[in-house]
Amino acid sequence: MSTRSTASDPAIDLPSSLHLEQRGPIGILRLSRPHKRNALDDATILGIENFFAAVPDDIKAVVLHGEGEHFCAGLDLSELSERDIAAGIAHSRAWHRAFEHVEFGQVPVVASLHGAVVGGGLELAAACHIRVAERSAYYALPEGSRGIFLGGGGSVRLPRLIGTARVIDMMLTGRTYGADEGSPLGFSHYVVERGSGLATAMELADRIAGNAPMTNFAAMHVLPRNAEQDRASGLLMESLMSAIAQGDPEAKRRLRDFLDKRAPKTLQR
Ligand code: 1HE
Repeated sequence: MSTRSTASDPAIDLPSSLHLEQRGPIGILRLSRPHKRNALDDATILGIENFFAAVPDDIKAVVLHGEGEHFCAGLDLSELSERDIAAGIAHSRAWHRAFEHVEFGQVPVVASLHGAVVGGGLELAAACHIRVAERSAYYALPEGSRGIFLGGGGSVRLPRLIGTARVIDMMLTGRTYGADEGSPLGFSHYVVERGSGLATAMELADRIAGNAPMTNFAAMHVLPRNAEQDRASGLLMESLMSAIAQGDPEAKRRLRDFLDKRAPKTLQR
C-alpha cells in the first residue's frame, strides 16, 4: 500500500488540530490536539465539516482516530463560558452539520477508539459507521456533572445505539462503561488489544474500500433511514435500492466473477 500525504493539499483546508494522511484508498484523519486530550474546539468542528463534506475522490473509506492517550475529551470546555443562548444554539447546530457530514457523507468512516471517549467525543464516535475499541477505551457523558447537555447529536444517535435508559443513567449518575462491557451494549463493534486499534481499523477500512461504491452508499444511507421509517416505506426503499445496486455495472462484474469462480467464497474469518 502506498503512503501519500494529502494534508498539504490546498483544496483540503484543515486546522492544525486535524491531520490527514492517505494510504492508498484510505484517508486517516487524526484528532491532533493531544495536549488538550483532543478536545473539540470550533476550528476542529469546522475542519471535520469541511473534510467530510468534500472527501477527495480517491479516498474510499476514512479511519478516524486520536493522537495521544485518549480518543477525545469532548467539547473544549474553555470555549463554553462566554457563550449566550443564541450562540449556544448556533454552536450545537455547527456540531450537527459536521457530524451529519460524517454519518451521511460520501464514504464509510471507521473510528479507532482508545482512552477517553467522552461527551462530544462519544457523540463523534456515534456518528461513525464502525467503531473499533482498544481495551483502554471508556465511555462517559460528563455533561451531567458539568451542568450542560448533549449538543452534538448524541441525544438522537446514542439512544439508537445503546438505548435511552442507558443514556439517561450515564447522564444522571456519571456512569462510565469500559471497552469490554460496552461492546455488547452497542458502543463498539470490535474490541482489540491496546495499541492495535488503528491497524484493525485500517484492515476493516481496506475491506470496505474494496466494496462496490454503490453497496457502501446503500449501507450508509439506506439502513439508518429505514430504521427510522415505517415498514412499508422501508420495504419499498429496499426494493428500489436493491434494483439500483444490481443494475450497476460493478455489481454485474462481481456476480460474473463469482459465477466464473474468480471471486472469494464467504468464509468464516
Ligand atoms: C480540556 C478538556 C476539555 C482536557 N476541554 N480542555 N468533557 C469533559 O468533561 C472531559 C474533561 N476532561 C477530562 O475529564 C480529562 O481531561 C480526561 C479524562 C479526558 C483526560 O485526563 P488526563 O489526566 O489525561 O488529562 P488532564 O490533565 O485532565 O488534561 C490535560 C489538559 O487538557 C488540561 O489542560 P492544561 O492546560 O491544564 O494542560 C485540561 O484542562 C485539558 N482538557 N479535557 C478543554 N474537554 C456539543 S456538546 C458536547 C458536550 C461535552 O462534550 S461535555 C464533556 C466535556
